[in-house]
Amino acid sequence: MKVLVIGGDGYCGWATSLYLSNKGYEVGIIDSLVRRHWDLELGADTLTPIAPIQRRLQRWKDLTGKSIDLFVGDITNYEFLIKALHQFQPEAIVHFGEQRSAPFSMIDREHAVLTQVNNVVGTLNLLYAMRQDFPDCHLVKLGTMGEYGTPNIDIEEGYITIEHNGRKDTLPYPKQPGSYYHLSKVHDSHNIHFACRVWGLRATDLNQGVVYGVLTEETGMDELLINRLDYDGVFGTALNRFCIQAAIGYPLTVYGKGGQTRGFLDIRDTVRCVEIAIANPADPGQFRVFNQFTELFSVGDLAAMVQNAGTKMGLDVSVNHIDNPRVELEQHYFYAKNTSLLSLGLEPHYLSDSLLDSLLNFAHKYQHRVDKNQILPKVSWRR
Ligand code: NAD
Ligand code: USQ
Repeated sequence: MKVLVIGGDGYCGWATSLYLSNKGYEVGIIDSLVRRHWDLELGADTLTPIAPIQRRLQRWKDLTGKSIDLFVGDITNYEFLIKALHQFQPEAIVHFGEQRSAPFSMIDREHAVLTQVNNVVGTLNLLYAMRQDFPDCHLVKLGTMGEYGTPNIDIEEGYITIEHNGRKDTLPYPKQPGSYYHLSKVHDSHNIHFACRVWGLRATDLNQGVVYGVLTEETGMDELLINRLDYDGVFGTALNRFCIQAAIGYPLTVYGKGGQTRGFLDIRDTVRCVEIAIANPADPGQFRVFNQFTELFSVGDLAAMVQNAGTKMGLDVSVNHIDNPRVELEQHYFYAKNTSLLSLGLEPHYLSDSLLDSLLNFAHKYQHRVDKNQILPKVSWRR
């Protein structure tokens, strides 16, 4: 099957592209490489040195004999997008290609507008291109668990059945996202749902939790294939950041009380979930939503786990509760369903001491690349 991965130069997209290529899928990548530009703008860099994508792809071909087509361009440019789609002729499109940092979207008006235009217009272009020339193609779109927020009731997978004044209906689950980035994903979900209802397109929205880890079977094959691993206060995410902080002896940055609970998953499960979605496509007209995480943790619990694992390795790890730069509940109910992917065959890699050890060792190996000035959060939700 021909699968086009949009955002294939990024953290999830790179690992997924190699995984699918290794599994025998014919893979193409679209990426504008804008994420590398944003890193430069922020003066931040990934912990791991990532080679230019052309060199990475050449290395993949040398090692495995498998080619991955590359289209460098921005999907908010419709002419570029439609041309790339015609050249590649995808049967499935996996869409990772968005601005994905909540703090980045909250820097100021310009970054909020950039995030929403980039994400919403990119996805809308894709929907129009599919409607025009690829109506049978299956769209697998990366959404986020953060679309739901932290309601005081159980979170279902995309829809909820409600009884109101004696009548009953199944409706999209209410959304209470916590940043202009998370809001862009809600807008995308609405647009995709509409395109499925009205034009009969088929789509799966993968509401993914926070991803951790760096190595997959493929990215671990050679240092030139290494994946990015962000640790800075803008693009770095909770568990990855805590492991890197522990490795360099920096107190773990728990925001506020630390009771913030989220869904988490190993990057090896991200790539497998995408494959499961592709292999079991949505029906024409169907907008399917899967919650893509394997475990729920509070950030305080994660910090304690990293502290434990680090101490066992002889590291001196302390936990620092710093003023929360975000506006979010710090102690709350959180229970979300995640049975769809499991019932289609996902066998999770649960968070274990050995994974924490390997992440800590990985962070230790590249610790000389850490810029400590990039660790504390500088973006406030209140300003
Ligand atoms: P990333 O920033 O590492 O990768 C995104 C890639 O998309 C980058 O290479 C970037 O250059 C590209 N891109 C952005 N806008 C583009 C455009 N308009 N045209 C073409 N390419 C464009 O992000 P990631 O961590 O790999 O996340 C991928 C997707 O998964 C995002 O949609 C994100 O919202 C979602 N997601 C990520 C996580 C996580 O923990 N990393 C969790 C849940 C959901
Ligand atoms: N947090 C800390 N300390 C840190 C970093 C984060 O306590 O050093 C807290 C945050 O306040 C938040 C939680 O950890 O309560 C998660 O924050 P995060 O930065 O790890 O993740 P988030 O901003 O939610 O965004 C990340 C990805 C995004 C994806 C989302 C999935 O960047 O692309 O959509 O995870 S989810 O959180 O399920 O919405």
